[in-house]
Amino acid sequence: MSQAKLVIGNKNYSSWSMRPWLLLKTFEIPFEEINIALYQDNTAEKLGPYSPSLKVPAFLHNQVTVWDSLAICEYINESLLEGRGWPANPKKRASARSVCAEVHAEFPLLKKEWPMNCKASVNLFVSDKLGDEIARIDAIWSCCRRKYGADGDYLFGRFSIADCMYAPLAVCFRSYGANLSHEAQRYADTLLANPHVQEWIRQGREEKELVSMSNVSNLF
Ligand SMILES: N[C@@H](CCC(=O)N[C@@H](CS)C(=O)NCC(=O)O)C(=O)O
Repeated sequence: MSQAKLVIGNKNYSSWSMRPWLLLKTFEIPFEEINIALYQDNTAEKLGPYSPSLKVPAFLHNQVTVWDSLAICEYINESLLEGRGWPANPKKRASARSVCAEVHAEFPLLKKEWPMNCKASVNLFVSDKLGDEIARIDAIWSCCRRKYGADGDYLFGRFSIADCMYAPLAVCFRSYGANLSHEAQRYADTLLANPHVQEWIRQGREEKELVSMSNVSNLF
C-alpha cells in the first residue's frame, strides 16, 4: 500500500486544507504532507501533478486521487477509518452530514469578508447580512451541542468530521472578534484548545508567505 499524501496550501490561510489534515491527525493516520504556497507564479504548475482542480486540498492514496475537502474526508472515513469519522448513530450521522454540507456550500459573506488568517487579531465590522451568517453558525453549534453533545465536548459528542469542517470558523471568529452565545463560544474554545488545531495555528503563524487580501477572499 502506498503512503497517503495530503497536498495542502499555506496553513495561515487555507481553511479548506485544514479540514482533512485535522481528520488525519486526530485519527493518527500516517501521511506525507505536501505544502504548496498559494497564489505564487508557479502555484498552478506545482499543483498540476496532484490536483485536477488546481486547488488544495488533494489526497492521493493507493492510485486514487481525491480533491475537495469534504470528498477527501468522506474518502478517508470510508477507506481508512472504517466509518469512525462520522457519528455511529444514523440520526446523528444525518445531522452531521447536513451541517457539513451547509458549511461547505453556504456562508458566502463569511468566506469573502472573514477569510482564515491565523495571524490576524482585529475586530472587523459586521454588516447585518454577515451577522445573519454568524448567527446561523452560532445556532448550528448551540443546537448540535444541546441535542447531540452528551457524550463529549465536540459538536456530536466525540470528535467527528463535523468538527474538522467547523474548526477553521473558530479560528476566524477569534481572529475577527465574533460575538457568540455562551454555548457556541464554549464549543469554539474547545476547538481552539484541541492540540492539532493549535499545531496548525502555530505552524500557520510561522509561515512567511503573504497572500494579498483579494486572493485571500477565495481561501476561506
Ligand atoms: N470546495 C473546495 C475549495 C478548495 C479551495 O478553494 N481551495 C483554495 C485554498 S483554501 C485554493 O486552492 N485556491 C487556489 C485558487 O483558487 O487558485 C474544497 O472544499 O476543497
